[in-house]
Amino acid sequence: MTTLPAHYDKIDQTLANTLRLLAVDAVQEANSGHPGLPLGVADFVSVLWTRFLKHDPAQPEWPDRDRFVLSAGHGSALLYSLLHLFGYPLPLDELKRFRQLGAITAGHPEYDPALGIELTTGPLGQGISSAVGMALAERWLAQRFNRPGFTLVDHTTWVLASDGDLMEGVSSEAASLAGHWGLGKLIVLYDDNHISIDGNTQVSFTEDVLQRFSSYGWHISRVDGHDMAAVDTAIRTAQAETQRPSIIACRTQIGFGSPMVNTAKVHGSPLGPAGVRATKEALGFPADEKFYVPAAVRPRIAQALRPGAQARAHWQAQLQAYRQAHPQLAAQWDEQISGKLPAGWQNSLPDFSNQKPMATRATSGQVIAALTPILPTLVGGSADLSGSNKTNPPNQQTINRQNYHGNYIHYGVREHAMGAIMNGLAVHNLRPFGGTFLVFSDYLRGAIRLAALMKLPVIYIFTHDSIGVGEDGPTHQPIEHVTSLRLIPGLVTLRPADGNETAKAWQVALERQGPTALILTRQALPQMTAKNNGLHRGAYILQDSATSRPDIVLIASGSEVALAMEAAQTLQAQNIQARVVSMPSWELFDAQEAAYRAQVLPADVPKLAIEAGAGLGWRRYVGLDGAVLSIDSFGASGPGSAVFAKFGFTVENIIAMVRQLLA
Ligand SMILES: Cc1ncc(C[n+]2csc(CCOP(=O)(O)OP(=O)(O)O)c2C)c(N)n1
Repeated sequence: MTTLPAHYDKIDQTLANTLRLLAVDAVQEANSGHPGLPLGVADFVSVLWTRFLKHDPAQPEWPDRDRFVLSAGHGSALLYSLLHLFGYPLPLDELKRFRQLGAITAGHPEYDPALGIELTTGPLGQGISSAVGMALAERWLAQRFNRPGFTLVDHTTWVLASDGDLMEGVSSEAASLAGHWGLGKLIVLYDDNHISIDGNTQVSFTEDVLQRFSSYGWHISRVDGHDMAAVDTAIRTAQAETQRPSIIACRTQIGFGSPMVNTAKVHGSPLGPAGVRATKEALGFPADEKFYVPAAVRPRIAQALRPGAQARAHWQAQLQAYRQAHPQLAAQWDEQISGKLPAGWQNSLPDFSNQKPMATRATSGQVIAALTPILPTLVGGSADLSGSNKTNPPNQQTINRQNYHGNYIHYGVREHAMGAIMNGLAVHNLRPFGGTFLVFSDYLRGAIRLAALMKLPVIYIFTHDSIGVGEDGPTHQPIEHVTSLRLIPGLVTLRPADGNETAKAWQVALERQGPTALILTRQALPQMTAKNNGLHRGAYILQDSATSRPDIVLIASGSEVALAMEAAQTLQAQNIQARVVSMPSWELFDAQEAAYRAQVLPADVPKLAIEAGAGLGWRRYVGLDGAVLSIDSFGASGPGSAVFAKFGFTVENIIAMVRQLLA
């Protein structure tokens, strides 16, 4: 935005020191937090925020702003200090209440764009990896909406990453993809301070990080992170590189200016009153002032914000002209920004009634095929299992460096990066879904948890959902996985029983503001449910007993629903009246009113739950007097039907269990 050569003077240094000491005071006030990173990075971060970052705190959510991702979320005191100083709605009082209950200045913030928090992650590696998704989404949006003379989307995704971020495997997976995709508008500022919690990084991190990134296809550079003019030049060079993502290793001293400089201790320990004093004195600030902002700093910030405000005003004028020139695209733009799906999209969901038996992964594939043409923001993908997960729609447009505006991503065998990248796509209002085998859901669990915490509407397609996968054996047979996904607050886990439940599951997932896991079978299942089924209530009576009061309630999910239906028929022939409840989702059922729950699962009727997975938790639905047919060991290698039989998932065993319950 400014012309070369950059001139940095005393006021820039004062601004950086102001940031340092605001963060130090916040940490000291809380007597908790991480002063080392803010003290270390303040110089190069001020260069970014005063000379390069395109943003306008008057309109924090302006769509074409640059994004600043604090991947090393432990440096949150720095982010809050920046947001406060630059005029985001973060008053000084909130900085003073750093890490206190109810304050907006939480220890590790997550996602709050109205406040200027684009995406910040506590779990190291996640932020930089999601930033790859954000930078990909930026290119996707640019190709979709930019037209000659109109550049609606053209912004940079900046990341502040630490050693820990780059040690975590997920960042390697994501960086590999970023290089492959040639994301030139992704720029990582790496706080290369050679220190992590255990001490000098020599104890465990001795590779040549930049060479690694170079081999991923990144543009690399190295700079003294305390030399503002050098940082300025390095950033300009990175900006000029449009075909490759850039990483700038900024060599810094953790805890700069404090008595604990260059030690691991300063990473996460408040400086203490004497340390705070000494630091203020060393940096030339009044030692007795707290949260001190020198008068000259504010006008410098106001000046720094001017280009961003102008860019935003220019952008808005451009949007008005775009509305005239491209009214249809402008309407789609509005839809994109609001995150809404086109009205009536649900009408395109297929009806599987009376169709042949199919695996739910296959019916899910048919839903994807039906929705892809009408939902422009639906972007699928798989971690190298497209054919198995049935995630790829017909005529898919693969996203690559020649074509960013596609609808399908080949993530390669990189489940964790897939999860993190989908989070990044979701913050740009794309509707990502990604597949792998359920048994590998653990590989992306870190990203799933963050999607839930941030309420991002990501859809996971987890297929091959039980011992039904058969011959691949116990390493490929999920046991504890559905149960463990149900434990994540805010994640809805859906295990549909057939095609119509699968279609409804997709509807629920797309209408949610939060992540959803679709748990799907490899093996074929009969079509049993109506198009208008009760999946959205979590559990519903699929088939009731002939008598008004059943003798037994069979509760099942997914592939076991068909088994329960078969068992109910046999039981009836033996004069035992069974009700079959399909229970695709605990979370949705638990959210129903008590009367509905009691109606579906009457307290005074014995119950048997059937699920080909861990039994933990089912007792709350069957009660202490009920029974659970589950699997609480690893599976076995053999044909799927034989493995089911070995673990008791047969009509005969269900009848025996019911008879025992009723005895
Ligand atoms: C996935 C994950 N593992 C562990 C931690 C705990 N942790 C926080 S910071 C950190 C390492 C600190 O080193 P570095 O990333 O270099 O940051 P710096 O000390 O330089 O600020 C660790 C292990 C974490 N936040 N996330």
